[in-house]
Amino acid sequence: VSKKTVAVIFGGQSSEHEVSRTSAVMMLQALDKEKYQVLSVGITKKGQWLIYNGPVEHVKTGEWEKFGTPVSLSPDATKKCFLKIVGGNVKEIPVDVVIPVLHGAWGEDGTIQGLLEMAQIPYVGCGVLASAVSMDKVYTKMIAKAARIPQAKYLWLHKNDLEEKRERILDHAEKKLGYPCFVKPSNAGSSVGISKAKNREQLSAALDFAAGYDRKVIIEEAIDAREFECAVLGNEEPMVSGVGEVLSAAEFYDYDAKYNNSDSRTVIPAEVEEEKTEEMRRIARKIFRAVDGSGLARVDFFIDKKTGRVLFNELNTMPGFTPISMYPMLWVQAGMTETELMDRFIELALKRDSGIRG
Ligand code: G1L
Repeated sequence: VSKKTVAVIFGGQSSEHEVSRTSAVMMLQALDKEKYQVLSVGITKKGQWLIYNGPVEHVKTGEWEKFGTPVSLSPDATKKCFLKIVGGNVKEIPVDVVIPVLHGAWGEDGTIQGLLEMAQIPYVGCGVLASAVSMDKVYTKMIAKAARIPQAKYLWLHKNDLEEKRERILDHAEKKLGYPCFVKPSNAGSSVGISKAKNREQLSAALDFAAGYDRKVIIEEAIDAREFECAVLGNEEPMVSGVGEVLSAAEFYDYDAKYNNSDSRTVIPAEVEEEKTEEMRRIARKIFRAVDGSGLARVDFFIDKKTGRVLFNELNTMPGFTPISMYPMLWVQAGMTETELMDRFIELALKRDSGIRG
């Protein structure tokens, strides 16, 4: 059997450019070179696409850019190509599987997945629909609600509702959610535009602020909670990992003092009742299936400190993949190596693809 060509796409114009490089380095190192011919394609901060086949150390440092060859996008389903080397002699590059290690617009929201669908090239991770839904807080909440998954209370509105219905929205939010509450743009990709409101004036200002970043705005009840994460791996019948806890700065300090573990803000397995762990694992599987997830996702939860209730928070279709990231750590804890994890991702991408096109 000949080796499969796997293309890792990393970098990009988003603020997460460096995180993407760190994740790509870990994936490039974990991929089994006996099984795959690995190709990497980097996108510079300015947005130029370059093929890069040098040492992985340069991806870490950012020096890779100096050694890349410019390529242009040209999806071609007849050739399993989506890239063309530009310059004197135009060369097309067929690939068997793509791993899109990109964050934000053109990466996590279904757009690069759409490009790869057009080129008919299998890719690791969620498809167009699951990626787009998971990127949108309002849609994720609607799906969770339809699946009867417990979550924080919320309200949502369109930006233009603020012109005519502002007072009614403020009344409704006060009655349904109270203070404090969080106001966010619906687009989960932007970590900007988020604020906490403690009274009506602040809420009104927070709505305008968030409306500057997206057409839709969400208002959520504020919950004093512990935060947990769970890893999902698979397509229609996914596996669910154990649960890890993410420590807040204050808890981290306590934990550090207690356990003298200064390099990790995560605790795996989470120190929480068995029953709560099982509830989170059940919900993780349920939401993954509800959004039509495939490949992988990290599912995030709150446990309300007052009531002890488990609440679904969000689904991340492109979780961090660095040596200290929760997603790979949860599977390593379960006995898998990073190399086996990459094999599984690729196998799932190919299975999903053949499921679609017979
Ligand atoms: F393609 C995978 F494997 F599904 C995949 C792609 C990207 C997993 C994780 C990521 N992560 C990232 O892209 C990021 C950590 C750089 C940004 Cl969220």
